[in-house]
Amino acid sequence: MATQRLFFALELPAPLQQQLVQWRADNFAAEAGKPVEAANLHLTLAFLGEVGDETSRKLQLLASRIVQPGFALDLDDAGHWPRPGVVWLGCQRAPRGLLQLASLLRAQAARHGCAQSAQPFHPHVTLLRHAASQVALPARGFHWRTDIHHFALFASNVTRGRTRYQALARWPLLS
Ligand code: 2AM
Repeated sequence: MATQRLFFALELPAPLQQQLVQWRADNFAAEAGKPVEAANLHLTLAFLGEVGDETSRKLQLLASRIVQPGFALDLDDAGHWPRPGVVWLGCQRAPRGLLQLASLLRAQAARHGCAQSAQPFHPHVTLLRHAASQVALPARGFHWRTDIHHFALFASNVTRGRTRYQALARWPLLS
């Protein structure tokens, strides 16, 4: 059976992706880690793993029935997880709408056999991978705000060593 590596996520607008890439270049040493490409900067809501067509269809149907207001996302926090080697941007206070949406998608995924991490959900945008064991983080005080009007299902494809995320479907949040 053909499977795809899928995840639900929030997209970031292209101008914000560019601003984050510039800020990252200005604030992190080249040896800090491997930068995630601008177009790949996103915030994962629920990771599904390798999923077959039938499960994908069911989860998309459930996603299409979600009725929830949009929310403002404030990116004003950063951190380093040495174990997975990730440097991330996140929120000092995650919006309730974001937590509700992620919680629902994660519960639906789990009910359809997509095992969810036992770790508490920590919304984040991965900036660097393969991060060094010690990374100097920029001082707090940075802040980007973006209004979230939809969420999406992505497929992760690796071709010739390069990861690309392809949006398979998008669903609106209420305005
Ligand atoms: P990360 O950025 O923290 O690595 C596509 O790989 C997306 O799914 C990434 O945002 C990644 O999170 C997330 N992801 C990959 N494997 C995961 C896992 N086992 N549990 C939760 N999220 C995962």
